[in-house]
Amino acid sequence: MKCTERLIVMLGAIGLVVSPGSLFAQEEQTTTEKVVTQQEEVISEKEVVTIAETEKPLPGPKYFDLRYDEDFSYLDGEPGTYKEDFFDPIKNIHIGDDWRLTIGGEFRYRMEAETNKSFDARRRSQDTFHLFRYLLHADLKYRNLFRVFVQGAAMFDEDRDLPLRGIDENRWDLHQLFFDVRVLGEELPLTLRVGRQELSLGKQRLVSPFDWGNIRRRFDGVKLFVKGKTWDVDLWYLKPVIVQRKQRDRYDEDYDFYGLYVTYKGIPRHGIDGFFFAQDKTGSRRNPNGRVGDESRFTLGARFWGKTAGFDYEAMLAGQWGRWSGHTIQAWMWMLNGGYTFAEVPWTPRIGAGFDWASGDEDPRDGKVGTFDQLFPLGHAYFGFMDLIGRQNITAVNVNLSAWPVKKKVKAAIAYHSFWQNAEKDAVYNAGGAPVRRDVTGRAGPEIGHEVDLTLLWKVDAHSTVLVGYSHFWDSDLIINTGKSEDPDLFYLQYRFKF
Ligand SMILES: [Ca+2]
Ligand SMILES: [Ca+2]
Repeated sequence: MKCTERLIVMLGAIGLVVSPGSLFAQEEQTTTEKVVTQQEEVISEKEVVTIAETEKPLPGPKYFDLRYDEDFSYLDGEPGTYKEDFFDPIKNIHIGDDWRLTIGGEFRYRMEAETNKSFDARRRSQDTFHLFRYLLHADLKYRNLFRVFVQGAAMFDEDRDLPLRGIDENRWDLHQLFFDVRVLGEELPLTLRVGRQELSLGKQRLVSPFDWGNIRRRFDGVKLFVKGKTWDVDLWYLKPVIVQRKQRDRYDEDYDFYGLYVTYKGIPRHGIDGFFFAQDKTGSRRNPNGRVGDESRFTLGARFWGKTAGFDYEAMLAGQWGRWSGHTIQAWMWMLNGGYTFAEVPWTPRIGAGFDWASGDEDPRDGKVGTFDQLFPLGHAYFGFMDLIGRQNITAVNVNLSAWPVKKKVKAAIAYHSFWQNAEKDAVYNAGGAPVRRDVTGRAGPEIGHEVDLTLLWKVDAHSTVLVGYSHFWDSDLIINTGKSEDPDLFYLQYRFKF
């Protein structure tokens, strides 16, 4: 299908999706599950929600992972009805009666010291480098009817000895620029967004702005969405943006990504997501059977989450089908995780466990593609902080413990991960989805290794956070039998300031 035809199909589908009047009966709300996910807080999101539910402090500056979801309209209130902040003068600036302008930004610095990140397969096994990120945005709104959001970015890497990764550097560039219009009038929260934009779905397992990377991920295209009290609906046709370190970034002409994501929030403390994604990729991409050609892949899935009396749980299941250079795609994934928070115990510890499974390709010589495609994930949050493992051809188990030695201020966490390959003739894939090791005989394996992650997060104030972490990976048979196999280490120190 051509782009225009696809748009027509999608707009037709919108008519079906948004027709129930109940979608519009609810007021917009911004504290949905998905907007609270700051990178450092993906694992502590539930605590954030709990705090919000039990106390009702005065509104004050609150920064989200998606900066375009922030709301400073509380500054319209009388002094004393909100927490004052140094940056208030550049937030919610009145321009005439109907226009509001908000300026914001971020500075982030991270030092990473990695050892044997490629199991000593590269000549230099130790590398310590410094990542700098600058973001600045302006958000101009005309009542609730129209809006333009523009964000500039610069990302630098200093002292990297190994080759730069694609996620490290982007000299000054346009990070986001989009226009929002409430197509049915400002009272109805049905919004059309056109332009360059970040996209974050669910808990970012399959579609994420990928905050851990120095360069955040974004797309060019259109999205139509509703944010209600009971329902969130996102419908989009986008193309991923390719980062060019020294030149203007552009969208990938050979990659179409469109789909639908629906969240039902009508049950207090529980939620259900349903989603459909389509990826159309043209060009020279090699499938796991070694054949090069176009790929057309569809993903259908659901997610369930919630919490009750100290317990929290999450489950997700997705299947994929389609064609890749003439071969049939059949792949799937599922995950489960849960935990218990001891609210009455000092430091309010939470103990948790998780299981992740994603299919691999059983036979490199048949006409089937069995490797799950992890799409645009935040693998970092789920497969260990070393980013050695992605959601493809994997069985992963983790146990974790977190606690707040200083309430709402300092969080300490420890996680232990174990990884196995599913299809032994398929590759081990890293967090970026790239094959890292492969034994086509299938005899090297299936145990990949084990990882421990230690982190300490200090929320200094509303603007600043400090994150310190150390991770170690123990290689197992599959790594040992397929090449160099020194155990990797990672230490990092991150400071972030948002305003
Ligand atoms: Ca660029
Ligand atoms: Ca195959």
